[in-house]
This record gives sequence, C-alpha cells and structure tokens, in this order.
Amino acid sequence: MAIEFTKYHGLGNDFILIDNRSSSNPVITPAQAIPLCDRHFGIGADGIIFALPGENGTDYTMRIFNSDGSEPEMCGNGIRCLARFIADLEGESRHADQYRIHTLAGVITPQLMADGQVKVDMGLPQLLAGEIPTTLSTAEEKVINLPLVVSEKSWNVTCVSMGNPHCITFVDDVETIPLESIGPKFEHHLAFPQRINTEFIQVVSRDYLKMRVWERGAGITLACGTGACASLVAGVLNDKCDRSATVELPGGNLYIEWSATDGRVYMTGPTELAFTGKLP
Ligand code: ZDP
Repeated sequence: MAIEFTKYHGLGNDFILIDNRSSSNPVITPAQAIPLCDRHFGIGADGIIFALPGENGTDYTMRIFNSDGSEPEMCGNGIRCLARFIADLEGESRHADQYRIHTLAGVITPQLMADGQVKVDMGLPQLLAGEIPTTLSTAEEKVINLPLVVSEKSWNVTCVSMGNPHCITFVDDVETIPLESIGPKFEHHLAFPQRINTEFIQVVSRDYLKMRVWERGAGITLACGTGACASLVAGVLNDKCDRSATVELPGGNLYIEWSATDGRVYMTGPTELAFTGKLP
C-alpha cells in the first residue's frame, strides 16, 4: 500500500511527515528511514516524523528518526512542523490552536499563532551532568564553562538537555569554525555516552545570538530548535545574554525565551509546507 507523505521545513531544517494516526507503531522502520532521508537516492530530509495517536491523555504522539536512523527524544523545528501538519490534516474539524504532544522528552505544547508562526512550550531545561548525559562532571553537578579537549584544542563548553543533549561553545566568530571536521569529534566524544548535538554561538548582543550546529545523527543542518533553546539557556548561565533573544541560524531566525516565572523555555518560529508525495 502506498504511503503518503508531506515535506515541511522549519528554517530549512526539513522533515518528512507521515500521518500515522491509525496505528501506534511507525509505518516506516529506522532502516527504511535512512534511504528516504538521503538527498540523492530518496526524498531528502534531516529526519522523518510520525503523527501517532496520543498517549497518556495527550492529543498526539510524535516520534522522529534522524537521517541516520537513530531516534532522538525531541525535535524543536520538527514539532512546529508537526503542529502545522496536524492542523492541515484536521482541516475543518480542527477545534484548537494548541496541541499537547507526547514525546520521549515529556509533554510538549505547540501553539499555532494568528500570524502563522508556531510557539512551542519546550518545557524545563535539564542541567545536571547525569541528565545530559555527560561525564564532564559528576552526575549531580552542572556543566557550565568547563574545558573539553577536541582536536587537540581545549574548548570551554556548557551542556544543556532539552530532552535531547546539547553541548554549547561560545566563540568570537561562528564562520571560522570548521564544523564539518570537528562536529563529528564532538558528537562521538567519549564524554557523551548518548552522543551530542553541538552548537557554536557568537554573541552579537545580549538579545541576539548567531548559531551554527552539528546535529547528532544528522550532521550540519540549517537550523535546530532544541539547539537554539539550549544555547539561550547556556548564554544565561554564562551571563552572556538576556533571558529572551533572537537566535540567528543559517536558515533564519528563531525567537527564544527562558521564562523567569515558570522556568520553561518558549520557542517561536515559522514552518512551511514544501510538497506532498507517495512512497511506492
Ligand atoms: O537530538 C538529536 O539527535 C537531533 N538530531 C534531533 C533533531 C533536533 C532538531 N533539529 C531540532 O530542531 O530540535 C529537529
């Protein structure tokens, strides 16, 4: 039976979306996801996302496979695309502008805004080394501005989990970072038992950050929502930025806020439908 799919992207971070509402098991396996995500032999995407029936009283469940077939806990740009996809699927029968989505990182709540953007309650960041996870500190300690040797160079890193793990380094100029060569060395460093997403951040001002990312399981991408959230949190922990800021990524801008009131991180950004198609 032909499987229909829809391609969406958030700032060029692109995903194959599958309507999986009639079953709790993804209709595509991680092994099948790899060639589908391939940009030459397949559809081309940074990952594949399934809209599944809600678990634990939520509206829907999201699962995602990276382009290498691994399964991350969460995906910021992806959950914005998922919210738009579900709204499009529901069409006339849609009665809410907010969804409660079950993910491996807990319940995440995207909201469709009147201007077409999607604002997501990304939940609480986790900061303890044991939660990231990383061995850069003892399990109950935070990892803020600690040295990590990669490629014979010592980098000062801060680690934040947004459900998925992130390692953030502040640099003077993100353009000079040889992402292609050092990204994989961060990703597979022994200090990160679940591997890691790696962000390099240039602080332009206290409310404007410039970011480049090497994603776990996907490599260089044009944007990473969880990464932008983790980077703002890292900026606040290092007193380099305010609690809200614009994060400029190669694919465009996200607006991120770490609320002083409820401690949760809010991400606002666009999504766009690219095309629909059928798998043979
Ligand atoms: O944690 C990981 O393995 C990431 N590659 C997941 C995808 C993150 C994403 N780019 C985002 O926007 O948060 C989708």
